Amino acid sequence: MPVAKPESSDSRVIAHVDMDCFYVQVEQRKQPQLRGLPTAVVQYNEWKGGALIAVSYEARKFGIKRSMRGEEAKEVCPQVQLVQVPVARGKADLSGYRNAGSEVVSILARRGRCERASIDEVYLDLTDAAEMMLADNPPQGMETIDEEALKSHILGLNNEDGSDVKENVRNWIHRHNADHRDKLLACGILIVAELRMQVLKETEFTCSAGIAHNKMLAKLASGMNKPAQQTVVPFSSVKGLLDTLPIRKMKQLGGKLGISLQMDMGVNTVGDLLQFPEEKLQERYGINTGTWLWNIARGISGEEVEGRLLPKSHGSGKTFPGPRALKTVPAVQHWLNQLCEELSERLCSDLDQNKRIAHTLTLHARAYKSSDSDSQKKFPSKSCPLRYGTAKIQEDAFNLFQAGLREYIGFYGGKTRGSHCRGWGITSLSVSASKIVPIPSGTCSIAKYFHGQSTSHFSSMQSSDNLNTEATLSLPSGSECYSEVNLSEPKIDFPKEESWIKDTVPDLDLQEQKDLSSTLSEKTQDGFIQEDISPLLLSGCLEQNRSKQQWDLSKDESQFKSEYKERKGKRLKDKGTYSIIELFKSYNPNPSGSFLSHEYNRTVGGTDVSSSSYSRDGEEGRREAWGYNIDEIDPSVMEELPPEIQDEIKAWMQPHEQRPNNMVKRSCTISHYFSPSKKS
Ligand code: DCP
Repeated sequence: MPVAKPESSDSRVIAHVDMDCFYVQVEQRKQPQLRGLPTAVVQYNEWKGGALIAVSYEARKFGIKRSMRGEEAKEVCPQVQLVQVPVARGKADLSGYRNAGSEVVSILARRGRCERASIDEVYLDLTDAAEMMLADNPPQGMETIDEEALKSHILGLNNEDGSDVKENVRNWIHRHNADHRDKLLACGILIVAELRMQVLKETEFTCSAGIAHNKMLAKLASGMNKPAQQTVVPFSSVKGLLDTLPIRKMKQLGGKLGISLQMDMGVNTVGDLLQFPEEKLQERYGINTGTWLWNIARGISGEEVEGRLLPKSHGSGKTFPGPRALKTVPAVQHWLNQLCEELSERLCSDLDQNKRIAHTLTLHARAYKSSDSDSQKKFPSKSCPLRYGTAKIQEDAFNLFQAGLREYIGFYGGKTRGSHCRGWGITSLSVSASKIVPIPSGTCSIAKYFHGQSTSHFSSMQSSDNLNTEATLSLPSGSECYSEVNLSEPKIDFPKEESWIKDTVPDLDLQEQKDLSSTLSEKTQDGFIQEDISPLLLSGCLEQNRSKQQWDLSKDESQFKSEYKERKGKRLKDKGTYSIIELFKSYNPNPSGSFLSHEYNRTVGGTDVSSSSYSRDGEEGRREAWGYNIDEIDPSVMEELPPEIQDEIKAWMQPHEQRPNNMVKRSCTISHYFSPSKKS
């Protein structure tokens, strides 16, 4: 099945920008006296001087490598400056590096669509900016070309005849007879050089870049000349670049798929792939992977630069190698609490700053069983709907862990004696929050968001049957995942201890990753993972943030009211719209799932809510299992709702309102929607 070559992609201008020895640069900015010195950042654990996770280019000249430990680095270069990664909650605190990465992203995003690919990597689609430059001020006519642009490495440009390299670059940029693609790349050279200079000026960080017609080639090129340089791949040089490129160097081919290509197909360079017809590759590796391999052999990649400046998930993890393996449930709980605290903080700041909420909480672990023939068995990753608030996340993560552990050790296989395990150990733990979506801010938007809720409800997280099992992913330690199913090959080596890693799925080959992605979406559809989340689940965060006044409710209230007037008259009972009362009804603030229908009937003062209201929306199934405790509704929030919804709620609450003890102070705001319990 031949795939049409994406013609248009040939005339895109894509850049991949990668910070140089990033953590070192961040530390050097904090301590400018370290600039220019051989410097390395070491991991939190101090054993043998700690593992090196970032090495300055000055230190690399002495032979210091990331795989070394601090002591070894000192032997190689006694004057090396070792800086320990910041620590919080007994683990590495990467927030300073994340924030520094964000500073860079905000500058790069000024010239085109920008995708944050990792803590220190960004893709840019500069096509529009390049087209504009070509139309307004084409490089051919420019009298002066910036020095930084003249230092570019243009693949295929012959510099071996002793000619002045910068002069060659200048001539290449100035060519009048160049085709449109090369003219666009010439603009890309100028734009990226300017952006890199701007990054340096505003942040004091240097970065390197690759400029090409697609993401794959740009990424390949950015690592070719470091630090603080840029490399360009004209269309005419693609074949030459790929012909000799070792197959395992290609993004996504460093793992099992790359090994299989080498071992089973005798493919050593990307160019070697050209000998195989697409059908043959499809036969061996499946339709998608086969086509993908056929394409990359020709330098074809239609992958778009996603306009995304924020991570797609947040993760917090820690490894416990060797003797540090966790062997008791309380020890696991202690660390889970630390990880959840960090995760919760990051979720709250994401909500504050970006108005985004995460839907799914996932626990990953690695474990061993000492006395079991089945010791290869992976600890199953478990997911559940994410509830905001540190205590809730901690509680849910612990439940997920227990469910995973039960499955891992088998029903009879590994009963714990007291809090001590019999023969298992946890060597790494992480919690992650995914399915992060923006919510429109403000009262109006919140009301809209309520309307848009699906009829999903929340499963009990106590029962392991209701927990979602996902393929075991590797552990991000305080990581952010910037790409949903990240197919990129990790360029990092996995340290023997706590580490930050870039890729969520580092060991899977393309097919496995695709399988994983389809597994995840299937799970999502079957209801184990909830696609929609109730804003009520945000309660914890809003509680935490209330004092900060992050939600400017008063401002948005008037906006909401005027918008509401426009919509007045439209009833909100259209099929598919979901009024707040349905949301209340579907929300179960008790994770144990104890609000069953009979209890629900009781708490709403005997009103047969289930038959009247639920059947109206055809929610019979939901009614049987879930209910909302009417005591949880704060009547004062109704003032901020559309009148028809107010009526709806008042009708529901009438018997309730007659009980003065249940009345809540009128000073409450809409944020009380988010409060599942007045007691909390
Ligand atoms: N990192 C880490 N643990 C690893 C690998 C990397 O914590 N095992 C961190 C430190 C790095 C940052 O991620 O500074 C970015 O990783 P890169 O692989 O991009 O490497 P550097 O930016 O350090 O160096 P280079 O200039 O080679 O890109």
